[in-house]
Amino acid sequence: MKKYFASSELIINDDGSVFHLHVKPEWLADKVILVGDPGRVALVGSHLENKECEVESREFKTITGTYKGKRITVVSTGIGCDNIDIVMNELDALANIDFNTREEKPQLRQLELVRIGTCGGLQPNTPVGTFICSQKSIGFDGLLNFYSGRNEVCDLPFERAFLNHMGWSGNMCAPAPYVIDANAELIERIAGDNMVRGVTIAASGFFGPQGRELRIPLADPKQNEKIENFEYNGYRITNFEMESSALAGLSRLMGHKATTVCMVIANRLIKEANTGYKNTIDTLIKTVLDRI
Ligand code: R1P
Ligand code: URA
Repeated sequence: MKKYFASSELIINDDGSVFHLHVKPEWLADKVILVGDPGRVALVGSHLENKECEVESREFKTITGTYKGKRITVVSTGIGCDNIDIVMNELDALANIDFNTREEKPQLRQLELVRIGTCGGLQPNTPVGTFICSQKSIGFDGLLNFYSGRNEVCDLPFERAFLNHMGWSGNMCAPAPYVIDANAELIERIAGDNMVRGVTIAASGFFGPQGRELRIPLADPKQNEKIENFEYNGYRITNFEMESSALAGLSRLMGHKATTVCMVIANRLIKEANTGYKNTIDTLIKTVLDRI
């Protein structure tokens, strides 16, 4: 029996585009670059030729074109794993559901997804300007817990080791952090020999969940110190951002390949930041375009 998706579950706009992204199935390339900032779509788009579409709705801006003959779609996700849930489900629907019959297609179409973002570095080897490719992500967001198969794709011993190390219980564990690997082949190709391979915490906020204290004190004032000291099987936690866990997790469950690369714009250990990164992130964009 083919799976059928009712109009309330998969919402399709009158023009045949998917609900939030406003993208039509024929516009989606197999290679997809995701960026948080809608302004970064134009930056990636400035390297693309033969543009087929340029659409925008809320924080989701999409361009499809070619780079050195490769067909690539670039989409902005806005901030947070809740938006990744929307973007990943709608991209997967565009690829793997027939919009005319509303049925799942018989053959999986696998997408290759690379998120290009900014992050906060947590180690001495991740100063401002470092490119970090996420090998693993620790999701503080809880998104994956709503999907069946979460335990089969997550690194459960790593999750336990992290929780033990943090000494978190009760509210600090709700939702329990999940640990998920990015696609190994994609990491090798995208990270090459000039990126740090890291463990990334995808935080559920920019301030408290990343240990930033402004006027409200933190529940665990030693949070970042413990995160920086954590070590498991040779892995250290390298950076904070806000989307990589949901991207890696949903990609694993859906059968796609994904990883995240981020440029460090603030090092929390050294307490330095660079707000002029918008000019330098283009180097990272060109590297990913060449390697995707
Ligand atoms: C926070 O400032 C935002 O920056 C990072 C975080 O993941 C979060 O989305 O990534 P982007 O630069 O891709 O948005
Ligand atoms: N993005 C984040 O999520 N955190 C930082 O510190 C910098 C960028």
